[in-house]
Amino acid sequence: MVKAVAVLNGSEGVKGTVNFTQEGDGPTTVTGSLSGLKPGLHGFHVHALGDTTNGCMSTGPHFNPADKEHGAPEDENRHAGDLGNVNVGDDGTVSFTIVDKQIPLTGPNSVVGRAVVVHSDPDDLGKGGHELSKSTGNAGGRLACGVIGLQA
Ligand SMILES: [Cu+2]
Ligand SMILES: [Zn+2]
Repeated sequence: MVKAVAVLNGSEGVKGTVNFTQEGDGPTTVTGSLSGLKPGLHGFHVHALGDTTNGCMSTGPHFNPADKEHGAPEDENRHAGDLGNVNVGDDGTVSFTIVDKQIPLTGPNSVVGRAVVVHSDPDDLGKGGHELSKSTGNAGGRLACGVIGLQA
């Protein structure tokens, strides 16, 4: 079992912790809790870079090793980093579990050392018809992010 964690922080009080586990070559299980968000859907992605020198802006685009378009987690044509949305409750918090096959913790497409980002707006999953739908899901600003690091 390989384990990793990202501690998310943002400028407007948004924060949280996201844990990753993977058994062998199986899917990765992502378990997280976030707080300080407005209620509703917020885009949630793995971005390509673990660089937070300029806050979440320097984490680059969505992790996309297969050079595909932005999409929903269940789509064939999606970025590996496309984890969809988290649905925040009226108290501004959300706890979630995502199981996904495209974000391994080992090998050439490992997400370790990259960043998870939570956005201000819903991810339209590539289907919104906006000029940004096929690249970012038009998910708006980057509210908080954290670099994915290995755990013992
Ligand atoms: Cu993102
Ligand atoms: Zn994407």
